[in-house]
Amino acid sequence: MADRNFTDKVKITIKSGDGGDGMNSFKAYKGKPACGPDGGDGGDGGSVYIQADASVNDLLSFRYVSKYFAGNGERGGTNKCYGKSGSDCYIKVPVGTIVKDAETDTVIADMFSDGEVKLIAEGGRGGKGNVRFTTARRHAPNFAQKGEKTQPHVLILELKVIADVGIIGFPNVGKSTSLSKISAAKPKIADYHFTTLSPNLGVVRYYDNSFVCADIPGLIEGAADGAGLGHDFLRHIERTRMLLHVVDISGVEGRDPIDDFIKINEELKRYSEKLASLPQIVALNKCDIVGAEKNITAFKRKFGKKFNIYCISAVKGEGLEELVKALFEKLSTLPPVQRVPSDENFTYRKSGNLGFEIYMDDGVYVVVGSLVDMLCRNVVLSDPDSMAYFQKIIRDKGVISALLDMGMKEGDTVSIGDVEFEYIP
Ligand SMILES: Nc1nc2c(ncn2[C@@H]2O[C@H](COP(=O)(O)OP(=O)(O)OP(=O)(O)O)[C@@H](O)[C@H]2O)c(=O)[nH]1
Ligand SMILES: [Mg+2]
Repeated sequence: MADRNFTDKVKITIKSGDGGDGMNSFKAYKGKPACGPDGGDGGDGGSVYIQADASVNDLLSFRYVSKYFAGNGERGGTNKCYGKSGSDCYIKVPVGTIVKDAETDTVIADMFSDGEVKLIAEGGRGGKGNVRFTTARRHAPNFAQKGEKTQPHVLILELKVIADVGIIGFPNVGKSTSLSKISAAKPKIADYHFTTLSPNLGVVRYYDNSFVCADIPGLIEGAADGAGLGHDFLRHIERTRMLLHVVDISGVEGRDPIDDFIKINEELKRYSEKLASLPQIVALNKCDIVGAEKNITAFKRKFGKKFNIYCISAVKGEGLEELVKALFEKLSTLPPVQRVPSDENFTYRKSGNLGFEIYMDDGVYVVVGSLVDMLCRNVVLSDPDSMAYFQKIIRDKGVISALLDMGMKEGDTVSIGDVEFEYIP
């Protein structure tokens, strides 16, 4: 709904920071221009995190700011100075926000508990400065590695409040009044329909225990097809453990309470089987109004066998203790709220971990990157088996074909870490 202030679904764009480029420089003294490489590494780009924060109520702020970019790493300096790392970006969302990748619609995370942090996109690695490419053979590498570039991604944030009990019913039946009496929540209460425009959460204390109730806007006939406001909020109570169905038993608004009850249950069923199958406790409200008595009898006669029914007057605070006790006892028989399944290890990783780049340096093809770092750690130059492994890896990982694409010919020199060889096809 475009004009309401509560926002529970938004699209945002995120991007982790690019890595800063490594520096290519040489130490210079007076009269001695190039004494040795001294270019420092570029800084790493900042990462993007999402954090669940109980003080954030909805996704409204994302309607105004929809781009969240972490800082880029700075370029490395001379004198072996590291470039500064880019700052991380923390995106604070309400507890219960489901994060999806907009392109694939996959669930990346369910921000389930307050303070929970999820790494969404890692910053690009800073490039190495030329000093880092000094090897036994190459004393003066005249190139530096570029920083790793990152891509933007579009996310969908969708709020599904986490509560134990969802309070449902027609508009104006006293749902918010009930919540205000059983918890410390202070929802707006007024004598007209659709007073509540967004979910209100309240913590209900029961001796040393507590549970959370969510009061949502009133439902009307056709809600499952989008009539009224309630439809937008049905998905919020989809992940509650049970429902408190409030019925105006006085009939002051001219509707039949039995009819109300049947209609709401039909809407639930039409919306989703899951909602319809949640356990329900029924609160017949406004019992203080004259004329309620005969409706109570009729209601109990019709539904008393199938449902647990409690008579209350929310305004007067009558019958609420028994109601809270019944809710608590029912909850203690039900499984906890479930997280929406997601890929726990998901982050937008940049190109595979073992990448490489090729630089021309003084007529030599120099291969650098994390693939090379790995090979340097694992290959023993004097061992023939180890060298065979080395050759297989550089072929399999496409290093040779990349070199050929760059124009490498027979007899050209290639430098990979500590290994320098002449290319023979
Ligand atoms: N007489 C009487 N009036 C009540 C009782 N409970 C609530 N009311 C009144 O009913 C009106 C509606 O109450 P709300 O709590 O705002 O109702 P709601 O179901 O949250 O309404 P929406 O948010 O519009 O769907 C208010 O004027 C309340 O004072 C009750 O037990 N007895
Ligand atoms: Mg209300």
